[in-house]
Amino acid sequence: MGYRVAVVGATGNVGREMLNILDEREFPVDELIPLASRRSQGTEVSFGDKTLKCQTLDTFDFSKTDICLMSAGGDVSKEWSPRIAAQGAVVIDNSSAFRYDQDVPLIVPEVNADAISGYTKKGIIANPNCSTAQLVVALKPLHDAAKILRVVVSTYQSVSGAGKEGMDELWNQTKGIYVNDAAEAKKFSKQIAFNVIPHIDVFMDDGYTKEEWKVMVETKKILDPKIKLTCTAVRVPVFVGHSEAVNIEFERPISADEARDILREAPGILVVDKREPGGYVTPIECVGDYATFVSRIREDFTVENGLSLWVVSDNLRKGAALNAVQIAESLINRGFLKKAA
Ligand code: 11C
Repeated sequence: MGYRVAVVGATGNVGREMLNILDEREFPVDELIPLASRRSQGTEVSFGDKTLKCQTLDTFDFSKTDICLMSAGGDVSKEWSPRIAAQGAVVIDNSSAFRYDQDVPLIVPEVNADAISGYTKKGIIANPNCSTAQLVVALKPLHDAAKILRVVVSTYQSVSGAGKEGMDELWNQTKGIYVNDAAEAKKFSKQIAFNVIPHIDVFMDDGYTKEEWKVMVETKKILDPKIKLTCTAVRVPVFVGHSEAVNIEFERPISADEARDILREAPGILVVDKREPGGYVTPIECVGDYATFVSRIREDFTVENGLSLWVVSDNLRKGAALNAVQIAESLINRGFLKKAA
């Protein structure tokens, strides 16, 4: 016997990946219930070799559901995650609605799986922003080895982070340029095809964007509040896969060779780091993979105890759906979930 698992937002980019990953990892599912808005009621989604019809979130009774994976945006989460948790399901929430709530654990299993036990306060566990997830997977083993003092990260984020509309906009603008039929910028504030945009999410009073703020605040909550971190988040014309150029200052010296050896042994990481043309990973190569890839590991001689890295991962997988499923697996492995009777 397995678990009754609901996926809210099952028709979205991340929701579909949640279904794929639950199936690929043979998560013990007795019944899978895809849920969506009234507009998408009846929409078919694939779960392994089955085709399932989406039911409506507003009318679904969660009292017999063990786990609910939420990926329908912050507003839906704010309203529904507490209600679903109150009906008895453990909610794993992919939105930012509860990430900064001190009574809700924010979990990346390779980094802070022990904090999962805190879910009992509200029945909700938060999944981090995609750019944070891959960053902390790479930082954690290095922090354990040489204590990170400061990080400067620049992100190169794919349009799938902005949902299907973001992907459609890149596709239509790219095609449009070849046939001289310019597609308007709607989802992004400037043309994204053949361009890069240093702006993701809303601007905050201090000049950072909300995306940059999320990376800074979430890294502290997951890894270590003492780490100083600054971020510049940039949207690039890539469909799937976020990349990050990461510069780190440590408390003690750490060579590129030592860092490479540590990262090779670390969970969730694949080191691809040959100092030759093509000896590194680009976003196109990480699509569909579970790993966080680390390349271009080198010492930064301009600061004391500095290292630079290039970190790439599938933002829909480790950045969202995979991490959520790994949280569910950790709940089971730690004995927090009883199997359905
Ligand atoms: C992006 N990182 O690439 C965002 C998407 O807080 O979960 C995920 C937003 C979030 O646009």
